[in-house]
Amino acid sequence: MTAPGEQRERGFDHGEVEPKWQRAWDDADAFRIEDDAEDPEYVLAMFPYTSGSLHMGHVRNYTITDAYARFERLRGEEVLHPMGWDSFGLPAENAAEERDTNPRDWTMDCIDSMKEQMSAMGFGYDWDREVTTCDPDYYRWNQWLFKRFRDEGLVERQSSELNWCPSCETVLADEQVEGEDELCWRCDTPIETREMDQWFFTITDYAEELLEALDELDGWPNNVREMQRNWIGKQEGASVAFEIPGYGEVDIFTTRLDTIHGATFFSLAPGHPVAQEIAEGNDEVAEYVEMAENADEDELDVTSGVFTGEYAVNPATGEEIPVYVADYVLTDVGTGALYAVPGHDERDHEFAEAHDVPIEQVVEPAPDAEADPEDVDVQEAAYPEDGVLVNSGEYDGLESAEARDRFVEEFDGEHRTEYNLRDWGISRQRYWGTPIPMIRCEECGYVPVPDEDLPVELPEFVHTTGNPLDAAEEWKCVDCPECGGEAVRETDTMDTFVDSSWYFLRYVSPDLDAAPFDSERASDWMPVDRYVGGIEHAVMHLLYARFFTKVLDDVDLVEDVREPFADLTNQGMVLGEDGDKMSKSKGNGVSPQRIVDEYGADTARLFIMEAAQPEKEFAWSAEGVQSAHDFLQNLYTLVEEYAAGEVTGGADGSAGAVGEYVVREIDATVATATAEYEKFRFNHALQAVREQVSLLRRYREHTTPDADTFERGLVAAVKLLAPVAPHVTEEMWNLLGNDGLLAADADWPDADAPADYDVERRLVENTRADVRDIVETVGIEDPETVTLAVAPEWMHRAHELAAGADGDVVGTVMGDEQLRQQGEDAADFAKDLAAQQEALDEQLSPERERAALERAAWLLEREFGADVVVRSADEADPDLAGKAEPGRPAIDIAE
Ligand code: ANZ
Ligand code: ZN
Repeated sequence: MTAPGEQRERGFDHGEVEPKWQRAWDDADAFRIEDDAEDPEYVLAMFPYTSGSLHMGHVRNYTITDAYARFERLRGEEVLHPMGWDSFGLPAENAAEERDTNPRDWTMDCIDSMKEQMSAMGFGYDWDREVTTCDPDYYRWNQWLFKRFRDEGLVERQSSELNWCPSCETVLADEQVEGEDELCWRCDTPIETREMDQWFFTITDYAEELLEALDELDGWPNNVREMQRNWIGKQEGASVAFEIPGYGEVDIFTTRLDTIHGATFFSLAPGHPVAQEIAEGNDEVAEYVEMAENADEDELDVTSGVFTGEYAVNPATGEEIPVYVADYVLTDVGTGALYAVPGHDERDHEFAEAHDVPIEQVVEPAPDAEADPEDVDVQEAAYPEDGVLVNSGEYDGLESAEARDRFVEEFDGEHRTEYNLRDWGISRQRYWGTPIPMIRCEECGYVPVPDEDLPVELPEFVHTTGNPLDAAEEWKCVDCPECGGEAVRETDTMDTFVDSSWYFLRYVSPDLDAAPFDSERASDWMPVDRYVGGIEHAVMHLLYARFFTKVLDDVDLVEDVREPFADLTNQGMVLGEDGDKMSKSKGNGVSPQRIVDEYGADTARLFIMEAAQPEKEFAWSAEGVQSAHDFLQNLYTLVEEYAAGEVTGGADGSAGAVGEYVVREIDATVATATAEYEKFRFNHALQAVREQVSLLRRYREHTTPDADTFERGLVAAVKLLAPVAPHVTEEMWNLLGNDGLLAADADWPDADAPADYDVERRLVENTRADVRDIVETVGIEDPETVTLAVAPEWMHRAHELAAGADGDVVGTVMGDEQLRQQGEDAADFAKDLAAQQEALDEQLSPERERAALERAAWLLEREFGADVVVRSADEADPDLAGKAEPGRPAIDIAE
């Protein structure tokens, strides 16, 4: 309570202000976007996995998109800024086990609490568009899309390796295999590897387009594009057939056909059909194949392999070379077979040394190469570079590239392009995911569930050792849709990356029940204009989403949308105060909830956005938080005081030179902040706002401010801050006498900086620094008058000519009639200018310099407690004026 006459305490209480405006936004549907909006600005954050609580990484991610969405909305754009839940996945099953509940209830609770935390942060989403992937209304479309992909020939069953627990008799996800010893998470039994059939999306069909289109994605960070390029891993090479007597012709894949004369052995992958065939009659090979197939990726080194006793005929030389089965050859890369050239390939070299196979040189450095052929000793180490051929019979002297081309013809080969990209295995032997809509019938094989029977809903969760879907007998047993006989459902569920491959399309029409999304609207609204999320999704999620989008375009579900995300930002990490990654075990985590309780969401948001550019990491800092909080409190107090008439005393002062300076600074700040917001350089925008607010404070201390000017400054600051600190700025907006909501009804301020204002600012800053220098070096205690003299017209003219001169500065300057009339002075100045030619900045005219210094004079008066006089060269004492230069007024300080 405030007693009458007592000074009420200034400042705001975030606990009161924040919920109040959250409710007001809600009531006004401030963030709703209508279905008939035309191509709104689509601003999207990667939706969160439903863990139950937001961490600082989330808060940063969502503050970035929210600030940008609010900025665009204030600028009059229609903005789509939706949110949803990536809510399938293994942790829900684990949590259900631990808590004796079921994944659905646990997930729904998590969603409730995360949504509450998001609202408390003031994130403005169109909640009418909320998308929840574990909802049958959503995942039914995963199933429907799976079927459309299948119709397109993009779904295959292939065999692949899985973790198998022999005791639980179940497949385990990688996350369910624990520790070095690779034990089952439930029963600690060592796991085994099993080959099993899985469902795959044949993303490799799109490898080339996924690669090529990266070049056009200018809005993406280069490192992400590069990671995708590497992941796709295109290799141009050739395949050639080698005869293995008794087993027929075996195709190899090579990128170095030029080295074919140097092949000293031949290697087959353990999974190659010929390796398997040889194994049938050769125990040693059989043993090796069996061992290699059950070994883990890193268990065997590159020299692991076994000689088969067979030989392959090199089509280039007719030579017979020994055939090995070796684990370093991958079954599903190229043809699963290669000829090995230890002279020119490091892996082959290591293998040859270990197995005592000869090493031969067939390429040497070209004459114009840096390396000296004499220095190359392939017995010591492989020489992997291109060069010219040696020991290659009639082809000696050919360049590698030329040889590769010619040999394709000569040895009956084929040009062949290979990709590292593998097909996308989507089968997961888990409960909490989208059931794959297939039915297995003894008679008919795999039959898709008819569209009218979708969704295939998950049965009740039961606590069991294996996959609950396997145990759900009633759910599992169905009639075959084709023959009506007894059949069983597929019990695998889909990889959750399927869910996130198209959720951005569902936001367009989240309730549609005739299709996954409204095609026309999606074609209009896509692509996402700004996508923000973590770098950990640089490859999988972003590649899968790109793949989906291309397929959807090809099946005409969208029109002319080949890429989902036009612009991508990967936000950097929030580190703990100690500079380490925030983590529970280190105890350096900061809970968003605690910060919101203590300081409010606006403070947290402001601190995060001021700390660094979105892409950069930064360390949490209690001082930074405090500083953000103080800034908001102080600005709020200033607004309160202004509103109470305490700042201007109700006076409508004429703006005068000081006011003019302030107005120009405000305009420049608006222009800067706008440009920086556009560029996602929020920290720069906020820095400009802070400087402007501090200017207003000095303005007030210096004089009784002009009310219009002061209010203009406050309004600009409030609006420029609104995207980042939305609650307290609403409150200030209100205090400044505005009706309606800043978030929904206000406009972004106009943003024209005065022409060449940066030059003007530089002039003022340099002059202040020079005065400071003189005061300090000369040791002036109490300066009385500071006189500034602007350089004469002719110097400005000389400066301009010099800046534009190419080469001969003195000649150019002295070639000017007017300047020649200045005689010696001009010649000396021309020499000075020539010496700094590279560094000649743009300068203002003498009149503009003088006006700018007059407007800024009050800053000097305040800083040095002196009167300030600004003179043109004509008016000034000639001695003083003689020392001035363009951009550098002469300074005289009288005590
Ligand atoms: C002969 C040769 C000679 C090769 C030479 C390289 C250097 P990179 O090198 O990454 O572009 N390769 C072919 N199929 C393979 C498989 N299934 N598993 C493992 N490696 C395989 O990859 C292309 C090279 O990888 C190919 O070119 C082949 O070895 C090997 F001086 O053939 B090369
Ligand atoms: Zn059947």
